Amino acid sequence: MNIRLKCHVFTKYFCVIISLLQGMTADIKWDPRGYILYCPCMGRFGNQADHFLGALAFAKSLDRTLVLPPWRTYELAVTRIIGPSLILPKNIPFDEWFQLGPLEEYHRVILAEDFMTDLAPTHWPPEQRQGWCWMLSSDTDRDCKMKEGNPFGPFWDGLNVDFVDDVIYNMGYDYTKIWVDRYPASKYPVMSFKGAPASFPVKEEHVHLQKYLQWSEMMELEALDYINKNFPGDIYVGLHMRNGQDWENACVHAEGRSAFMASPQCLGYTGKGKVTTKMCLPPAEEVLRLTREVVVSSKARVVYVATDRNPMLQELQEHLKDLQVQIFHLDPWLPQVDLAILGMADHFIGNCVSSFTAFVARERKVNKKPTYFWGYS
Ligand code: GFB
Repeated sequence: MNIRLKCHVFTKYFCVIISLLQGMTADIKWDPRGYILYCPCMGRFGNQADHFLGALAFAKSLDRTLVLPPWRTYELAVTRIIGPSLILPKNIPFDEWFQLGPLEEYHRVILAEDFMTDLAPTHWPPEQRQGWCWMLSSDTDRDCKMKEGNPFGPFWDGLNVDFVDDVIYNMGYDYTKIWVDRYPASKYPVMSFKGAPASFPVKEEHVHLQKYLQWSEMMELEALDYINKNFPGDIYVGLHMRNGQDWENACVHAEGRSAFMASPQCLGYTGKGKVTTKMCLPPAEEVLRLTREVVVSSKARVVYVATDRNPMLQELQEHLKDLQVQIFHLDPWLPQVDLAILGMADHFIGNCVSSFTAFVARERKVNKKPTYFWGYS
């Protein structure tokens, strides 16, 4: 049940007060069909979002409520709800970035913070908290080590959860009937997983669930505010250039593989085609070539560049100067603002191997907007 109001930035203080009052009076009831909770402990946002869709499908298949975990961030996050200089803990409540309403159309969900405050003290008391982890039956050290290391420890600490025991399993998340028979909610009311009960990248059959993951009003306004101030109404091409040092290092291993990280998003899930270095870390000529091609064919007036390192602004300016397009790059306070702006673009060129691109590409797919990939399209 979503007990929080969606806060418009202009009414934010009033809204926070109302939310708190609502929280005090909200009547959240325990669901005997059980709950699933997990730590989004693999990778950064794009990886976590891929996993989220699989976890959502898993919760639905087991008919358990999904406890929406806070997002785990690795950068300093400042909030504009409370004030621009406050550094938040690195667990970001799910509904700060996404709406609950659309998710509830698909399946039952509850915010982890509400679950811990309103249900856990009575129905999942500290002495009953088991950690769930996957392990080979040949593994000898049969301890989930639920809180060992970062982000595991800080994530659960952020929710005030310690574990007294483990449940170890070694089957995949497709075996719904076995899960239901072996772990009935009457005996195991809460499954709290060490990692997402889902595969990476997201399975093909779960890509469509992206339509239930809709930006919070705050995030949407943030993106629209930038667009309206800078290029209102103009056709624009969004670019995602993943070219930071970690990416350069990763792309060394890309060439010739049938799948590499998020590559099924462009190569498909059946292994046709191979990943190339050009797709993973496109050279400047490829970036300029494909950008120009899409700008010309779409008659775009604006190019918006999102990147984790080098936006290539001068090169783009030079290469597109005869087309008189304007080039914008925000380098936003939150990477999610880039994602929202890219999602809204008329055309989008992204990196096939990156799950950051994959988030945008899925959103655009469900909204029937075109996406192209460096070194592939
Ligand atoms: O999202 P993500 O899992 O995508 O991680 P990949 C990349 C992170 O880099 C994002 C930042 O969550 C952002 O914090 N980032 C990347 C960007 N591109 C942009 C951008 O255009 N704008 C902004 N503002 N930020 C995987 C990682 O990244 O790469 C793995 O999840 C690993 O942990 C692997 O590091 C090499 O799939 O691209």
